[in-house]
Amino acid sequence: MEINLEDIFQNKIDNEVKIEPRDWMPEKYRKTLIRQISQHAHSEIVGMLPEGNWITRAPNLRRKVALLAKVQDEAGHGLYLYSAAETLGMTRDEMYNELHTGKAKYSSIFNYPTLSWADMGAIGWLVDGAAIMNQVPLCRTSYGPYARAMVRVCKEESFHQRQGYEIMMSLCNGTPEQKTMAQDALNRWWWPSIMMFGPNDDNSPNSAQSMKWKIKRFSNDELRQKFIDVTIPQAELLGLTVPDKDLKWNEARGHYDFGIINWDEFNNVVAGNGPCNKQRLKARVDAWNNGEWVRDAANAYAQKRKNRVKSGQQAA
Ligand code: FAQ
Repeated sequence: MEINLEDIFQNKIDNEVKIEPRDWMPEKYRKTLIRQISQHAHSEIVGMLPEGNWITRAPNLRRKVALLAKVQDEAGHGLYLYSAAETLGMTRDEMYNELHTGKAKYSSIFNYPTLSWADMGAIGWLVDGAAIMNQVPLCRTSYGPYARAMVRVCKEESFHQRQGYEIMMSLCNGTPEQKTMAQDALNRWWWPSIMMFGPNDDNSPNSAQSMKWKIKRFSNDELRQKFIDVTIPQAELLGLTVPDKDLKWNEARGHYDFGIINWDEFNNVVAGNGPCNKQRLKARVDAWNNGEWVRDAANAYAQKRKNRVKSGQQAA
């Protein structure tokens, strides 16, 4: 009897058996995962930049320590994710090269500027909130190393979301000027956060196959709707107004209806023409170039130690 590797593979997926690095997998599954995981990793690393901008300007020591820890967590997430993608056969240098040459994407959200301290609240609340909504199901994604990396990432994202919401609560319970800052941040971050979930399902070329392979467990629109449904009551509690005049609870659907997303803006940002794309990419390329001497020194040191061990073994 002929054994069909593709059937065995799909059977494992259907039975919730994780796919591991040494298992046979279709080339397209490998490619899809490398694309998604590396882009996710790039998003974490580029995602450090908008908030890193405010570390030196945090209003007090407690806020500074929490923000510093959050940005450091994002570096950690990037590193777990690069490691997970490496298990699929692409080197980290190749992934960095794709980011630096603009070949690989990263999340559209990180191409917007952080104009006030309230943006640290809005990012934690909305951007991490959206990230959690998307990433909790990824803890059950079919590829083992990705699923396991996401477990820790999600725990940390949950802390990030709370620190953001707590900043928003403080601002909303503060002076009228502080509340205005919080509203302004919500006005600017709401729609880009909604766009983070990606194109509508009927315009999402990767979704059908990724759902069949259980890389994705929910569609872009399903996750977007869930995010909106949980976030509106949080905005109400803060006493803030979500900038969408079409937002309305729909009793029959049991969900909020919301306005039309500006897909031209999304496509423009993804194509590299958002407010901060060039600045973000330049920061990453400069960091890579300026860090060359550190990489060289670390490699030279590792080589020296290796030679010493080798000559010690020969002498023994
Ligand atoms: N931005 O067919 P689909 C975070 C692209 S981490 C840019 O629907 P797919 C933590 C997509 O790549 C945030 N491009 O694609 C944090 C594809 O192009 P390609 C990142 C986007 O993969 C918080 C094309 O559009 N999270 O926030 C975007 O099935 C705070 C067609 O789309 C992840 O990466 C977008 N928003 O679904 C850090 C989660 N959306 O690649 C710092 C993992 C879509 O074919 C501070 N990724 N595109 O050329 C995913 O779940 C999926 O990849 C989706 C997209 C849902 C993002």
